[in-house]
Parts: sequence; structure tokens; C-alpha cells
Amino acid sequence: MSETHHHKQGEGHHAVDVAPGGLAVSARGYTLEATPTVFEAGREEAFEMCILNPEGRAVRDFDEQHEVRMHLIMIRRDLTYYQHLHPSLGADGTWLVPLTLPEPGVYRVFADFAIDGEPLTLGVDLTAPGDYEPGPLPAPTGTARADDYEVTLDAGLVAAGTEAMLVFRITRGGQEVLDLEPYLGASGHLVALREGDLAYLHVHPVDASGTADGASGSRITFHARFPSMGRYRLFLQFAHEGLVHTADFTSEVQP
Ligand SMILES: [Cu+2]
Repeated sequence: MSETHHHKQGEGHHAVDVAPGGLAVSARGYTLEATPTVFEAGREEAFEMCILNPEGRAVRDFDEQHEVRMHLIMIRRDLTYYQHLHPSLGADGTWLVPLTLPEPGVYRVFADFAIDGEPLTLGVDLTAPGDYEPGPLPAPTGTARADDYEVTLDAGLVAAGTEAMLVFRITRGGQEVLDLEPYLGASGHLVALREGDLAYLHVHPVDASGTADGASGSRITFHARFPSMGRYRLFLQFAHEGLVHTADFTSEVQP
């Protein structure tokens, strides 16, 4: 499988990947190796992973992206139980993080990193044996709750292959939250996963001037290019009063 990354330049638009990542355990010569891949549901394990280069050696030199060198996203394959973690890198190139698969099922782990200026997302399945009851994908909606917060998504009509503007607005108790805090060097962090194959889109926030971090009052704006029609699950993370909150939405992308 080939994977290309097109970056839109100018107009203040931040880089957006066109071709989805995360569908393969190996791409462009780099291979994700992970252990363990079978977990007991609800029990924390020391999860280790390496990124092997074309010569089979563990990469130790990663670029910083959003203040860290490795983003680990884990989700059950029915698009429930989202986690976003930052493993720590050992001297031998092993990434280590405590990881729990909360309920039985098959999960996807995405390693989102960059080497020599090239972003890459690799994915691997993890399993927790047991009675698995997949949840249905919630219907598309413009509103989600995240702890005490209400988050609305205004995206208009989103069409495949075109640049969509996603505007999230954060309120609490009916009041606009105007003092959102930076999270990972930006005003928010958004991951979109495609229903059916969990294609992974990492989307970066932008603002009207294209120079700051995407926050404007209680709003966080992202530009995203969805590769195909279908339904996607969106996970927005934002920080306020020292805590990180996650709001998730289903979005329908038109042909
Ligand atoms: Cu991260």
C-alpha cells in the first residue's frame, strides 16, 4: 500500500493529510512492533512498542509533534473507549506506557509520529477476550457532552475530498467558556476515525489569521479533508481549569 501526504500551503491553512493513515502495521519501510497484543479486560499492562526502520532496527530519533514525539491513540473497533496517551521512550528505542483495555473486544492502537519531517501513523490490533457487545455508532449530532461541558459542532455540509471547516464551541452551564487552555501546544486536539476501517485522520486547529492556535473565544476551529463519503467518529480534546476533556461526535460526510 502506498501512502502519500499532501500539504496545503498558504492561505494560513495548516498541514492536512489527504490519504488516511493507521490502516497498516507497516508503511514506507517503517514497521510497528507491539507487545502484548492480548490483554485481560480491565487489567493494566505495561505496553511496549517499537518503530523498526527498513533495516529492522528500532528508531530512536523522532520529531516533536504537538510537544511530544509519540501520540498513542487507542479505541475499541466499535469506536468506543477512546484513549490518547503519550508513551515514554527508552534508550533502546522502546516506547512504554501503562495500558488498560477496559472491556472485552478488539481494539486499534495508532502510533502517530514523525521521522525526518515525515508524519506517519501505523496501527495494530489488540484483543481483550470475553463477551463482546459492540455498541452502535451514535447518530450524527451537532451537540455532545464532555463532563460538565456542552460542545456544539458547526460544520455545515461536509463533502468528501474538499476542505471542511469544523467549528466547535464550548459552553458550561449555558455560559461560553472563554478561557480555554492550550493542550499540546494548541487550543485543541482532534482525531477523526472512519467507520468501517478506522482510517485515521489527525487534524490540526487553525484560526482566522492562520497564525495562532485555532482558539477564538470559546470556539476551536479545524480544517479537515475527509477522504471519502461515510460516517466518521470525531474525538475533540480541549483543556480547561487544568483538566483535559473529550467530546465525541458522529459526522456524516457526503459524496
Ligand atoms: Cu498526543
